[in-house]
Amino acid sequence: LHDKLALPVGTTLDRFIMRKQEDFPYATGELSQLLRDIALAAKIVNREINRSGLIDIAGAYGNRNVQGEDQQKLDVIANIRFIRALRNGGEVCTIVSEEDEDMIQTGNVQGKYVVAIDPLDGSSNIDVNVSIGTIFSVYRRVSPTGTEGTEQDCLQTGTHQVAAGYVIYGSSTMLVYTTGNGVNGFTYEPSLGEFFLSHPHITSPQTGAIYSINEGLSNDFTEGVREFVAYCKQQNYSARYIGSLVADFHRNLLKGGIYMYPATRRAAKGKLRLMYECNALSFIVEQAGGKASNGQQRIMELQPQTLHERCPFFIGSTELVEKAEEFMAREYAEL
Ligand code: P6P
Repeated sequence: LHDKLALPVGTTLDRFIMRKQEDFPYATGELSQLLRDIALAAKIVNREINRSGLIDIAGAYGNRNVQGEDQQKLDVIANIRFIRALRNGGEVCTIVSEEDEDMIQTGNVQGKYVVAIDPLDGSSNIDVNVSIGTIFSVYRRVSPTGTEGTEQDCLQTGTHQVAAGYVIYGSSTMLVYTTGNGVNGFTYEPSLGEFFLSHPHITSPQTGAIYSINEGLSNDFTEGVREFVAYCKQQNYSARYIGSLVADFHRNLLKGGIYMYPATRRAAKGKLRLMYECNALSFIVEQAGGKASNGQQRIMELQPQTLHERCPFFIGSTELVEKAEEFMAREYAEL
């Protein structure tokens, strides 16, 4: 029945979360609260990002802001805001952040959830006004409540995610997330301070004609990658590389395409992080009908060994990822 009563475009995020919680008779509302906490931090970070240029102007003498404090980098500010929102929300016991080497204990020892987050990915793009993003992944803790979260709580395979999403701070700010029942996109209206359902039930095209890779690394590409990129050119695909993962991913999710950050001769496991970049986007793309692989294996089945480990990343339309895997398989066959 609920599907028949699919929520109309324009529903607020709060109402959407509440209605979706009703689909889970035993839900007790903690995950709903966690998602609201993330949305709150996203609104605050969105405001900081939009003001950042102005603060620089305002603090024109060196890098001091209007409060006379040293102007912090936006990724540091974003990290503080997301950690504070999750700590105050009470549902999260432990956080793995791209900005912090060690696990962050929130003090909420009764919290049932662990969050892995890249608070502001691609922050080098901020100064040149390129879209940037937050990426997050949510797990249920495996250790007993009443204690601090453990590494074991954090180092779960991506198949154990209970939610994942991203915020893209672009021409408009959007929150896109899944809890394992499809992917929905919400667009932020700053004048109202609300996210509104704008992209219900996102499904990604099964194939596409866009490939995203940093071809500046071509000299270090392995044979399989080089041959797949040549294949894309033979197919007259468009090359689109913003250099901001969330922006490249979001475009391919909606239009079809493949994003690649492969292993290279200089970076044996590529550049992107398994816990808070690859697993989160992999959960979303699979829920939208796409695919995510390290060239050989499903990203979400990789067993993390360390909090910040990297992995080669091929993600997007199923047919393109499978074609890339074919080329990678030839490479391994030769090894
Ligand atoms: P490269 C940004 O630094 C980032 O983490 C992703 O957002 C982006 O896709 C990638 O690195 C760009 O890396 O090596 O192509 O500049």
